[in-house]
Amino acid sequence: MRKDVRILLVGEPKVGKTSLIMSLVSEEFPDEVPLRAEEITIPADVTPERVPTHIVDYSEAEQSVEQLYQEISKANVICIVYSVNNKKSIEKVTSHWIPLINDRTDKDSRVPLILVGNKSDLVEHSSMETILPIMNQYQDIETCVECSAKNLKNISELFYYAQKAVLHPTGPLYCPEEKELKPSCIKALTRIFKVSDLDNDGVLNDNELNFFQRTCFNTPLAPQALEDVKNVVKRNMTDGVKDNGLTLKGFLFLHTLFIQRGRHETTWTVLRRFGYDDDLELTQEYLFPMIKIPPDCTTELNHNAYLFLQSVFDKHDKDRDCALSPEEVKDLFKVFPYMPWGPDVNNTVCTNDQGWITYQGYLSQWTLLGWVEAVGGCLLSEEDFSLTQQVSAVYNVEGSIFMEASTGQLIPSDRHMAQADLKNSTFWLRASVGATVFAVLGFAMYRALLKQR
Ligand SMILES: Nc1nc2c(ncn2[C@@H]2O[C@H](COP(=O)(O)OP(=O)(O)OP(=O)(O)O)[C@@H](O)[C@H]2O)c(=O)[nH]1
Ligand SMILES: [Mg+2]
Repeated sequence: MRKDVRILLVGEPKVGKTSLIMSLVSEEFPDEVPLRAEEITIPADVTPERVPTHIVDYSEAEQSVEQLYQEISKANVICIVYSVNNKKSIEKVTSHWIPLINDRTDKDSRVPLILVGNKSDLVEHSSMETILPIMNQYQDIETCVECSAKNLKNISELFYYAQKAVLHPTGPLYCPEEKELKPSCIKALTRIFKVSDLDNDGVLNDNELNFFQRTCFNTPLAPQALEDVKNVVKRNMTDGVKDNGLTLKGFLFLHTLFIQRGRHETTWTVLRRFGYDDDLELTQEYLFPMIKIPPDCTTELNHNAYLFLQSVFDKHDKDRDCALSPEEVKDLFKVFPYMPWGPDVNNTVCTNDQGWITYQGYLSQWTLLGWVEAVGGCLLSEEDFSLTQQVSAVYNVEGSIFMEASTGQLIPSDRHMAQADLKNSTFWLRASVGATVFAVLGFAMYRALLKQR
């Protein structure tokens, strides 16, 4: 996830860009504003995602076109502001601003755009009828919002959406034209489903769902919430729930629904928890966690590692013959980014009459790897939640070998959004955009909003 967010406001003169920034900062509408606000930085601890956020104003009267281009290339998200009572400023969104921004940014790394209709206090009607076709036409538009710097309406939301567009982008997850998840997102979520399906029966039962929920959001789901989730899936598809558990299809459907309802952060939280970066690739730190091995020391699997490996074997030895058929081995490594064991493994370890790797052979292969490869990535990439015991180095201290297990450090302790995420998941599908906003009440700016109500 990004370490900071840079929001740029552009738009026709006098639509209220500077006033929006000033209203956000001072929590009241300024009667007089300079042409251009100084760049402001909101410190990490008062933003919902704990990421420092820079807000940058633009004024045609004060800045050259070159300066504008420079700011566009530095921005992580651009708010194109128009005034809801000024048709020309709306027309300019498509005739001027979007083409100008697109010309200055790489096609593959377009910055997300947010359409901001300011001065909603001046009109009775909404500009959405005009705006929605524009949103459908341009995929880079992440969202739109109508607001009023004067009434302080939707000001904090606007900046929250902008921040969210950077930190939890739609692009890698979802194709708005097809209205479905993108293939790389399906691939990642399928892997997550498989890792979470502890008994490997193709369905997430209540236990597994709770385990998943705890792993991702630090808290289990209430029994009623579990039922609610399953009911929503059942209502929408025939094969999303089977044997009272969630199928892969149902799991993918839920994530599609989150995204369609603007709750990308839920899906991103899950993906990041399982090691994915912003391009939906597994990160190096996840695949190859650092294990510090002091000089002159060797490594060895500890008891917890063996317990974990045993559970993985059990999970995949479906026919219970105490050996893994080639199909079962393939299934076991499906959650890996590559197949770490070639066919030669079966020539070096114990196999059964059919030449399949036995439980003993399987463990001895891991034991060997523990010695020669310091275990590392391969094993940990499986890193189920059942692997709350990580394999760690064995220190050879004063001639005695002992093993050290680290437990349960997989869940980041400082999860600022945990409560919000809990809300997400408890009320998952009933959530409205308004609820998204209230889920981040930690955001100091929201006080202004609350006062208003
Ligand atoms: N009624 C109403 N007036 C607003 C609102 N926001 C801004 N204004 C007024 O619109 C005028 C222009 O506001 P600015 O904030 O200077 O607009 P700007 O987009 O920064 O303009 P430039 O810096 O010239 O590009 C000022 O008179 C503001 O008081 C609003 O929400 N409602
Ligand atoms: Mg201005």
